[in-house]
Amino acid sequence: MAEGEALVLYHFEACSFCNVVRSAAESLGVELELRDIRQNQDYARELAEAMGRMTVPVLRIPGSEGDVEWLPESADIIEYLKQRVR
Ligand SMILES: N[C@@H](CCC(=O)N[C@@H](CS)C(=O)NCC(=O)O)C(=O)O
Repeated sequence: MAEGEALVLYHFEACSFCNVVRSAAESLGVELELRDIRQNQDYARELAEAMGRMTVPVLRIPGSEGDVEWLPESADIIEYLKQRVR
């Protein structure tokens, strides 16, 4: 991951799948920058541009070469977070 760049979770508060991911990250001690797409139109636009749809949660993962991966699906995000702390 590029230095200084955070893992970013696109989410919204009332989304149950997002809540599961937020809880898992907290349990694992992984810090996420939270971007609520219902509170901030810029975040909604970023997600739409990256994914072509508005389904959340989506994890934005910055790579070491300035590349970025966008990971949807709560189960896949949690699996990724578990791998990171292993
Ligand atoms: N299979 C997905 C389901 C995600 C999902 O259904 N998210 C809902 C909110 S809880 C959503 O974003 N719905 C709006 C949409 O798909 O445009 C997951 O596990 O992450």
